[in-house]
Amino acid sequence: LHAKALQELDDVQDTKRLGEWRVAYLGKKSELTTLSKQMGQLDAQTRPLFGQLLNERRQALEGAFTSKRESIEAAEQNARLAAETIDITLPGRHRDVGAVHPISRVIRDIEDIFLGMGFMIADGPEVETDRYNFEMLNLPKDHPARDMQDTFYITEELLMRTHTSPMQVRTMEQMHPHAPIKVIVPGRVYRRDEDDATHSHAFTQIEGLVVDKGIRMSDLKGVLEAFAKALFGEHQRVRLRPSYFPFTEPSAEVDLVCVHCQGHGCRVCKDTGWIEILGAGMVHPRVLDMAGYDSSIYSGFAFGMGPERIAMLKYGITDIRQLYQNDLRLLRQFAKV
Ligand code: FA5
Repeated sequence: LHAKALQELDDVQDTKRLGEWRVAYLGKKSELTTLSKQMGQLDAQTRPLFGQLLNERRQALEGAFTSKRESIEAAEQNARLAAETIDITLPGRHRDVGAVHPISRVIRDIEDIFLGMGFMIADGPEVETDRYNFEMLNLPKDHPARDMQDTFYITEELLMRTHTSPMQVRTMEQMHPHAPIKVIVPGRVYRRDEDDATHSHAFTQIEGLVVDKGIRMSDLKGVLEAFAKALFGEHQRVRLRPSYFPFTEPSAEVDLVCVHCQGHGCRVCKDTGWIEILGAGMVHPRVLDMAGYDSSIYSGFAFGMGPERIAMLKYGITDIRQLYQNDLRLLRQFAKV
């Protein structure tokens, strides 16, 4: 029996079978225990000898059991450690790093420039009322100039704003009667324009507004010149061309020297050497008065520019739609800029 027990113990490889072995050879129903219980039937002479023998056997089995348990536990621990080892020669896991979208980048750059000139940054609603988008900007209900901006209407009174200019009015109402006002407002605007290389039905504008006593057209030109130089370099010049907006008088369209040909004429600027980047003008007296700033005391200028057009100029993007397609090949180019 003893030899058989040791033989079987030799074959045991894991903790579970080791437990079973213990029950079979050392447990309450094991032969060894049964024999110990029957010792009472032996005569007084053989009993101590037999008892001693049984004890020796039990101790031997228990000793064998203990050393087997230790060796199994050590083996199992080794196996666990082996499974947990880190192979430091494996290549690292690749993590994609995003890039700031060119439109966001241009907006940030422009915000920085105007913050440096003491402007605040404000934010306004994309769903606007007809009143703020048009009427308070000197565009009453049947004004023909409403056709300049084809509008997505939600109801008769609610619409998707067609420009950021309603924020001129909201800002003046909010700031009243404080002066000066110096604010820029970046945001999304919407128009029923056909999408093409330079037009999108949803695009971004940055509105600018300055209101104070004694603001003149030369202040507008000075601010825009400082802005253009900060954005494109000291050599940059701006050109104001007469234009028309119902909410400014006089009004101007503002061009920059074409950054691709430096004014010599190329495909991008249609050989004119200049590229239009914004509309601007002196805030119409009626707009000032409606918003609570007495036009006999205050004057101001405003402008509205398209960051998409500026991003295209700055980064040589030839089709505005590329800015909205989320093509990673385009976006990745801005990861390290
Ligand atoms: C306006 O929206 C006026 N609110 C600008 C303004 C503000 C004038 C304050 C006077 C005072 P305009 O429709 O020209 O004007 O748009 C201004 C700029 O937005 C354009 O110069 C152009 O850069 C950009 N833009 C206009 N339409 C689109 C379009 N469909 N897709 C992309 N950019 C556009």
